[in-house]
Amino acid sequence: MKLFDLSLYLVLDPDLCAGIGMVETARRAVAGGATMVQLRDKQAGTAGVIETGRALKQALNGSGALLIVNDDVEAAIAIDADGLHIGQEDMDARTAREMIGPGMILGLSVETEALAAAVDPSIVDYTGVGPVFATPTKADHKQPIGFAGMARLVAASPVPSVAIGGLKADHVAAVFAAGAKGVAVVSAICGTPDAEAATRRIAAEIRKARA
Ligand code: TZP
Ligand code: MG
Repeated sequence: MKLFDLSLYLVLDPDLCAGIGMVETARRAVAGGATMVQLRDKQAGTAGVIETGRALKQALNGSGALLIVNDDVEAAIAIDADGLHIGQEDMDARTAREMIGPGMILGLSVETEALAAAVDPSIVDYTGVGPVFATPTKADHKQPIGFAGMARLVAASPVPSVAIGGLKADHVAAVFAAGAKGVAVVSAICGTPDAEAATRRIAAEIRKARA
């Protein structure tokens, strides 16, 4: 399995990134210190995800940042992405692992302690825990869990966790204090006037939190 750094995990959203596009947003975020970039496009279909994913892979090439594809295993394989991220409503983790093979990173969203505890660390490499706060970015998100709930899920997860949901630079200290290995953000970067500067602010908080 590849080594990975969950600390500053950008999740792309095609609508929020519409101004400069997902590829340019990713380029700027990586320049600002993003360590992982997830392509999450619920509208595109496999062909569209593959097209954007290939452009993202080229944009990230040589940066050290990793490319993760949300949900679409066929696209993740076609792109030769670094990883695949699935949710509880998607394909089950074991099937996903069988399809992507041992080399690709596999992330799984968990919204409850029971789901976190049920994660098989021989199959799943990291968990996404949340939503910490309610967020307009994901219309159908589950009940927000807050920092205390997040800490419980992180503790229950047998693999490293990245927290998501309404997180901004100001929340980084609390997220790391609760044991998460990273913050996953959409609107804190996508659609902001200066995506690189927005990412730098988060990266600076991460350095402080880890010091
Ligand atoms: N999963 C749970 S909350 C969320 C996803 C994809 C969206 C987070 O977006 P934002 O803008 O960082 O609150
Ligand atoms: Mg999904």
